[in-house]
Amino acid sequence: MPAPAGTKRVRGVQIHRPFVYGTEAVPFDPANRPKNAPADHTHSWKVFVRGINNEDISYWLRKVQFKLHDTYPNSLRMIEGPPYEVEETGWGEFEIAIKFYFVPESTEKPQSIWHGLKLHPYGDDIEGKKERREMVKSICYEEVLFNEPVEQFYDVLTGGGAYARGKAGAKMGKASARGMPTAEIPERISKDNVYSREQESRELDRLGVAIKTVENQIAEEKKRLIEEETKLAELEKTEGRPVNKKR
Ligand code: SLL
Repeated sequence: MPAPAGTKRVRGVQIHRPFVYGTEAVPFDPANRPKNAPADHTHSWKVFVRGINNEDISYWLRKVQFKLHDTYPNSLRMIEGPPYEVEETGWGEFEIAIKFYFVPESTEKPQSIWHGLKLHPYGDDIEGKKERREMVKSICYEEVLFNEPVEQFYDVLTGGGAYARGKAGAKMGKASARGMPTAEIPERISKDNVYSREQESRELDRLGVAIKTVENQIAEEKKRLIEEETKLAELEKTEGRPVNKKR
């Protein structure tokens, strides 16, 4: 029996889509506090989900729910369309649950990730960053993987119309009007976006160096172990084996 419309999956196919998510926070300027902020609040912050290089991801992402700390009024914030973000003020750091709702054609269940809101500088030069009241960013790259998407969602993701119309190479669907949907990330790092092939290859170089270092350390340790074992064997020859006393 054929599967009901909209539930037939494209077998053996996985499609991924990259995105970034995270938080940005700045301490209040004491001379210019936001007017409506409660007296104990110290920072303005924002949590967001967006496409790489601000690419439109609304063709696969329908809406996003941000679950804030219970101390916030209406702590469940549903954002129905881009930009998927919540701006707030507060005094404390906490874990934000970010729930992704995919477009209805996908028939996919919502998925959640968690992200720690960072208000306070971390890494190098913490004192300097505090003094300059620098923005504290905590941003991650991630990819959502659609495993064997249903045919109509496959069309949405790829901008084709092959499955919906039952023939390959047919005219482009609606999505193509907005530019061909893609999982490609930019070639080069730019002022507003680091997530690129260039960044990826730098990261791979760093990993390569780290792997070499670890391999060298392992080789050193093995050499040392062999030396120690040789010494022990010699000692056993001259002094005899140590007696293991049971306690
Ligand atoms: C904790 N990390 O684990 C803390 C909680 C709460 C954050 C941080 C203000 C909410 C409001 C706010 O910053 N909450 O009163 O509007 O206990």
